[in-house]
Amino acid sequence: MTVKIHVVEKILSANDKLAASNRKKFDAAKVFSLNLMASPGAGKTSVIEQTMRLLAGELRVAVIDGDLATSIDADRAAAAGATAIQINTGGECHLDAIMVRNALQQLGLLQFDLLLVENVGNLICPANFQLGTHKNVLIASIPEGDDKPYKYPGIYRGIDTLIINKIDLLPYIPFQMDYYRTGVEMLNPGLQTFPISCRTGKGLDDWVRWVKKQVQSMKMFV
Ligand SMILES: Nc1nc2c(ncn2[C@@H]2O[C@H](COP(=O)(O)OP(=O)(O)OP(=O)(O)O)[C@@H](O)[C@H]2O)c(=O)[nH]1
Ligand SMILES: [Mg+2]
Repeated sequence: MTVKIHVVEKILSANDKLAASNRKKFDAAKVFSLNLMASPGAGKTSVIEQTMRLLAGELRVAVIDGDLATSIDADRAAAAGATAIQINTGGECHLDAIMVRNALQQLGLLQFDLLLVENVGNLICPANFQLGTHKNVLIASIPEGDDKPYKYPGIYRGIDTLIINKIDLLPYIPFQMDYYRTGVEMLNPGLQTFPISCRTGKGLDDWVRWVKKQVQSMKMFV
């Protein structure tokens, strides 16, 4: 038992070292980077598409898309105007810092202002593997239910920003926003939150304004 725990710690600390090295690369190239995590189908690729639409060519955007198989999401990101790289994890339920480092070798970071990493759809494994991105973002969605902060506290504790997607579905689903937000507040007080709908466009202006501000700060201060 003891040996088993030791090995897990070693793997995680090796990942942390590579994540720190990825971060140095982002800083050196002045590329602001986001790790987008969510359940399957919460709207990660839709957020990327809508962000691209609203940026309207203002920023040079790269997308690293993690999936078990297929290039469906990378193709969607490319169709939306991003330079997209697909990582097929071959069954792994998360991206790790090595996978991102390998993708960076193909990207040429200096050509970009913003990097969006779409993690594998999962609320558990991605929370344990830092990628080196500047912010960890969780995209929750209304159909998942209002109890998710209580059931998956690990991911809610480790994020910097929360998007609540599919708010257009609030009239049709018994989702108690107060109950949900109380759970989030207990785990991550004062967490910056963007309620949005990729279907209607509501809330997306605030989100994209925030992204642009982060990119500008990166150019000025890092
Ligand atoms: N009603 C509604 N549907 C949405 C919204 N955003 C995304 N969807 C739908 O939700 C489904 C999943 O969206 P995706 O963007 O593919 O979700 P994802 O998180 O990238 O999915 P995976 O990569 O497979 O985990 C699609 O049918 C979208 O059209 C929204 O704001 N409202
Ligand atoms: Mg997707």
